[in-house]
Parts: sequence; C-alpha cells; structure tokens
Amino acid sequence: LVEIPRDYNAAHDLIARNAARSGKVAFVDAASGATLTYGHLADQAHRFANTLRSRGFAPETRVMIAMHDTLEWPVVFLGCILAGVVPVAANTLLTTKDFDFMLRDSRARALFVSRALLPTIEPLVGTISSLETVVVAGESGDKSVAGWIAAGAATPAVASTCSDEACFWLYSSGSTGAPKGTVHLHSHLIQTAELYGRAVLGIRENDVVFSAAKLFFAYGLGNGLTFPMSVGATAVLLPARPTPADVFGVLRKFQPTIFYGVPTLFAALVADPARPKREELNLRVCTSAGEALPAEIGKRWTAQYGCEILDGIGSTEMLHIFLSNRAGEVRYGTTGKAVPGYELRIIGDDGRECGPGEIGELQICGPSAAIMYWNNRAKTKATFAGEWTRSGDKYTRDDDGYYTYGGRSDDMLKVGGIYVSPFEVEACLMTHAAVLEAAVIGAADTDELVKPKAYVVLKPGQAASAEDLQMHVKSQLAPYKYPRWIQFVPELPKTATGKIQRFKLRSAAGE
Ligand code: 3SK
Repeated sequence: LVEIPRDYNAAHDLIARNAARSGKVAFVDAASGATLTYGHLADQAHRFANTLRSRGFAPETRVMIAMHDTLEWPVVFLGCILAGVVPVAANTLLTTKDFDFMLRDSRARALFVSRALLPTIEPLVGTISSLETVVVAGESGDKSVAGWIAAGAATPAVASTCSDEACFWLYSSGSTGAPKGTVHLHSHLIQTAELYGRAVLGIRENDVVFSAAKLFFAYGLGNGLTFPMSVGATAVLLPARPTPADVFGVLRKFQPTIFYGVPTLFAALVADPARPKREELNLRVCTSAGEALPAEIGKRWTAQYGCEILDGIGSTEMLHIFLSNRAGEVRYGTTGKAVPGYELRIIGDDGRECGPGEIGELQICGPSAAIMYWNNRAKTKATFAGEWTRSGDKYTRDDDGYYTYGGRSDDMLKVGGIYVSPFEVEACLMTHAAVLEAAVIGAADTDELVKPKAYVVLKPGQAASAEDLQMHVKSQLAPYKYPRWIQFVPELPKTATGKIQRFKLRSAAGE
C-alpha cells in the first residue's frame, strides 16, 4: 500500500511530481492540436486556484464541472483541488433535469460549463439559489474559464488539506432514485495510480495515453489525468464523442502507447472496414472496463493489433479498477485477478463467502473506496459496509484466482460502459400518451453487448410506432438510454401482487 502523509493535497502532489518536466507536453487537444506543458499546467492551475480564493471560494466549497475534455478541464479540476475547493465532475451527456438535481444536491456555488452545453444549463440559471455563477469554458472574457485563469496571481496557491478530507465528487447512478454524489478523499487519486496505473499497466514517463472514456467518468479520470500525471506521461484529450473514425484518427496521429476503451467501442473498431494496419499504430497495451469484454472481441483485437486488451472492472465508488487481467496472462472472457492492494470476496445469498465456482456478489476492500453518498444515508449504509464496498455485480472465481462476470444483483444495465436504470426508461416510456405499461430488460446485440430492450403495452385504441417511442425517450433522457428494440405485447408477465416479472421477459428473449 502507498503511504500518504497526513498533510497532503492531491493536486499539489500530481503537479509537484512534474516540476522538473516543465517543458514536456502534459495534455494534447486532439481536435485543435493545442498542447499544454507541465509548466503551463502548473501555472494555470495555481492562477485558477488564486482566482477561486480571491472570489471567496473557501476550502470545502463545492463547484461543478460540466465540460468536454479540453485543455481547460485539468486546469479547472486541479485548480479547485489546489484551493481546497471540491470539484464535482458531472456527466456531460445528462439532461437539464439531471443537472437540476445535481446542482441542488451538491449546492455547487459555481458551474464551469462548456459552451456547447449551455442550452442544457440555461433553463436552470437563476432558479437555484446556491448557484452563484456560471463560467463558460472555451471562451474568453470575465465570465469564462480563460478569464478566471488570467485573473489569478501566479503565486503558489496550495490549501493546507488533509489526506483524509473530501477532495472531489463524482455522481454515480443507481437502479432507483436520483444519482448519488460519491465523495472521494485527497488520498484516493494517487492510490489508484500506484496500485493499478503503475503496478498493472506499468505506465511510465515515455507513454502517450488516450482514453475514450471521458474525464468526468472515474475510469476516464484515472486513465487520462491521474495515471499520466503520476509519472509525467502525455495524455491526448478528445473533446467529442469517440466515434471509430475519431479514435483511429487519434491512434494514427498521436501514436498513443496506451489506449483505454470500452467493449462497445472495441467491437466497433474491430468491425471498421477503414481500420488501420497494425504497423500504423504504436500500441503497447489496451484496457477495457465498464462492462464485460466479449472474448471474441478481445481475440480479434489482439489478432489485428498484436496487443492485448486488459479487461478489468472498477466502479465510481472504488474510483478505479480493482480486478483486472495482466499483460502476458490475459484470459479473454474473464475479468482477471484482484489488483494487488485490493482484497476481494464473493458473498453468496446466504451471507457466506463463496468457494471456487460458486456465484455471489463481489465485494471490495481497498484504499480508494469513497466515504459516502452525499445526502443519502440509506444507500451509503447499504453499499459501504465497514471496510467492504458492495459492487452489486455477481461473480465467480476459479481455482486459479480468475474472476468471471455473472450479471448484476440489481436490475441495472451497463450500456456502453455507463449504467442505465431500466426503471427510468420504463417511467419515461409511460409518459408517452399511447403507452399503458412498459418493461425494460437488457438484451445482447450481435457482439454480445447489452442494450436496453422495451416491452410495451399500448393503451386501447392508441397507436405508436417503435420509432415514435424511441424518439420520445431520446428527447427526455440522456441519449445512450433509449431502447434499441421495442416489442409490442398485449400484456406484461406479473406476479399475483402485480410486480413485473422481468426474469420471464429475459428468459423469453434468451437472455
Ligand atoms: O465501469 C468500470 O468498470 C469502471 C472502471 C474504472 C473506474 C470506474 C468504473 C465505473
């Protein structure tokens, strides 16, 4: 385990590690080609921290970041942490309603937001009393991120924080209810960098890394910020959604040595007729997380690019990956073995620890576990049980210590690596005038990757097409949540007490 001093500021540590690399490129914006050196990053983060301080943002104040992955993202995130201010990194794909909840729940006093996301945020401006200011990224002027950086003094601005105090939050989604503000400490970032980044990935100074997962996801934050900064490597940032063409463009142009993806993306990449030849790329290792990587996709990628995908699993609660395959020991179709520094156990329905081959819930004990869900005592108690964090994922372990994914303990779906609650999609379908009832399950596509499928009962005398209902969901929820298939049925299977029997729909669908 990594020893962390009591007086410790996570951003100061990540910046100070690179004090002797001031001329080296820390971040590259793949869209514009602009770069940010470690020296400029340090300067801008301190200036930003000084502006926060001079505008009265005291340590422990919360602010929200809803920004695309540009060079300003690390400056804002690290600048806040330097000042002891707690950044809440938000999913940029969410809706106005989601932001309304998160801004109220976190009582963020400032929102740093990309210009392109303003239409989502504008209906909220002036309606949330705790939100004092909205500062736009990608612009210049007093009310812009660039303006806040420029206005700050260049003097060092490190708040005297403790390794055990709140450093940043991420929002995690659950099967029911609102997203949960997941509170992480100053000590957590570097723990993930040492235990997974260094020990499993072997990340080093001369690596160039590229993460398809964005910085606001726990997976993307470690991949694209903590790990490269912990060793002085260079990270390529892509502001836009990672289409196969963009991803291959980045892999060709910037020659990353580490590429972090998710199964849906790897499936699209191996099937892309315009994919580059092996010798055009410079990959050393790839990672996959978010959902189980189908073995076939891993094998096809390795056959094509001669480079393994280390499939692993992490969580917003544990901050990064705690179970992973290792280079040279990959077994596709499994999630590998425990990451050293994390202890894992599988607990059966009877509450006892499972032996090899027995299925149960995976629980994790390790030094990067979040301390709580904000404003949510019941869910905090249900998830964080003393030293152990419940994952909600079912697993088996074989005699060699390899773990294999066996589904969720709740009804949650992982779609493209992001949680989707079937209840939220059902509730949305039922707001359509023609829908009487709906049930949503996960169904596998041709790559064996899970997507939402809806069973819908229409009101008598009403008509609606599958496309109508898909459009309806797309207009109300984050775009990845819409059902890819809709089956109209005369009724839904139910228990005597009226509860929908999703397991019957799953088995009828062959899931
Ligand atoms: O979904 C995952 O497997 C994951 C991996 C790393 C960090 C966070 C998450 C949710």
